[in-house]
Amino acid sequence: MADTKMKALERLKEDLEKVYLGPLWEKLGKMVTPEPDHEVVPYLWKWETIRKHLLEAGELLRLGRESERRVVYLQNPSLLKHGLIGYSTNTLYVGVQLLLPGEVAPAHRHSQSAIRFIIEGEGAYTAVDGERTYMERGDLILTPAWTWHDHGHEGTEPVIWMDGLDVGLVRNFAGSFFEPYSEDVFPVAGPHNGSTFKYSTGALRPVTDRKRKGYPSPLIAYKWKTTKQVLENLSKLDPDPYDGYAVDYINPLTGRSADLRIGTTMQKLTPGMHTKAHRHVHSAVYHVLDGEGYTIINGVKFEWSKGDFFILPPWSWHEHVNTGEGDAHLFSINDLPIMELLDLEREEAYNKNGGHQSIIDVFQPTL
Ligand code: GTQ
Repeated sequence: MADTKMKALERLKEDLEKVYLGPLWEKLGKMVTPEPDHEVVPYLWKWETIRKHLLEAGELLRLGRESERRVVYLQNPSLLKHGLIGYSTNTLYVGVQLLLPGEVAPAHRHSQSAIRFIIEGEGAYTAVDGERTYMERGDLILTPAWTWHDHGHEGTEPVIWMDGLDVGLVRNFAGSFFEPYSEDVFPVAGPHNGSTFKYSTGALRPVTDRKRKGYPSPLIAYKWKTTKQVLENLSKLDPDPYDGYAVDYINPLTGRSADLRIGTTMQKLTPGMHTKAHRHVHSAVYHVLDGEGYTIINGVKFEWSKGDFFILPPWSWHEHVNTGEGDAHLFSINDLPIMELLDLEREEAYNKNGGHQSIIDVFQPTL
């Protein structure tokens, strides 16, 4: 190109910048990348570290309208640089919540969807639009978007659970709304644990619900006893090559994901099981219900044991290994329902090396 034209083009670019216009001929590759481009890093938190700090907050912080929830959340280190607070992945938030005997976490509602996965203790409940579901370890409890919810505790020991919300997703869509309820406790409605009596198997629908619409899920709680039994039955068949024996929690009326936007999965890895590596667009956050092993993410070994949490970023190679004597159960949340809805999901198998990555590094957790 002639020199004068080059110079004129340079000047055009400067002129464009001044009026907030952009030259696509230079930026197309940054905008429309050949593969997912993101800054979500994989990370792992040890349970002792989270629990220690959470109990400290239990001694220092009282619940009320000034501090509605006692939660320590998992912050993706690289996203913090961009001020993306509460982003565990680009779409998902995970927190760990502590409720002490006698406490009430006051009622509110928000446009984010939420799920709870119970880790420790019993006697606490989540009330969704007034219907209380009592918590037991390993249960999944839904709080569909914009439903009123409060948590209370009638037991004697601290109760700890995992919160999963679609914070990043809702923020990027500029769809966040929040409203406190006028009183601490939303008026009690329906029998306690009502949804689990009504839909105990998830496969049978009471005739009184024939006209009920599919959303939100009529089933609010998925009991660990049931999930565990389902996985045991599934273990009589061949495992999934990438996830071992694994189930998605579903809405019994739609057959789709239990929560509309947050995918929830429980997987069982039997002793010695080593899954094949693959990658997919959807991101996930894992909680180790029990067992020990490791997950290799993009060549880095993340060693886990009971209670730990770890982040699987989008489009990252990963495979799981159970190194323990017993079964390992991994609970995870993901943004697969959104990826599927928007037709963005893709999956790719790792074909080199018999389907397994080489380990190039071992992640050292900060304690
Ligand atoms: O318990 O309602 O971890 O609203 C974050 C936001 C928990 C809750 C979180 C919330 C809640």
